[in-house]
Amino acid sequence: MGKAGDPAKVTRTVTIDMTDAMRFNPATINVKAGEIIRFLVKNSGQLKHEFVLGTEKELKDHYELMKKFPEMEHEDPNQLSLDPGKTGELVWQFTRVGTFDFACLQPGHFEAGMRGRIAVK
Ligand SMILES: [Cu+2]
Repeated sequence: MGKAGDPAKVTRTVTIDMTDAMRFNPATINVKAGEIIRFLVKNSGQLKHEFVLGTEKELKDHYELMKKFPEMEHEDPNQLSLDPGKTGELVWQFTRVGTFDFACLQPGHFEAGMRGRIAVK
């Protein structure tokens, strides 16, 4: 679905808000293939939330793992884990046309609908 982007070559910033209503705002993002996006992600809730990019299958597999190991911490370039009130940045280059997902993989959040979609055209 792409690769970590060079922060010096960002073409656009997309601001995303994460809430305790288990929603991302916005939940649908349109991107052009080749774009390097800076995701500026804010956790405006009282709970820990995550922003994880991946295909639907990758996210589901990862979520099952998180349920077994809730204390799992990870530092991969396709994800951000944010404590309440915190803001973080993730830079990603979308190299392929297609539909990708993002989700919060904290136990219960994914099932509650905390997910979104990125359409790369
Ligand atoms: Cu969450």
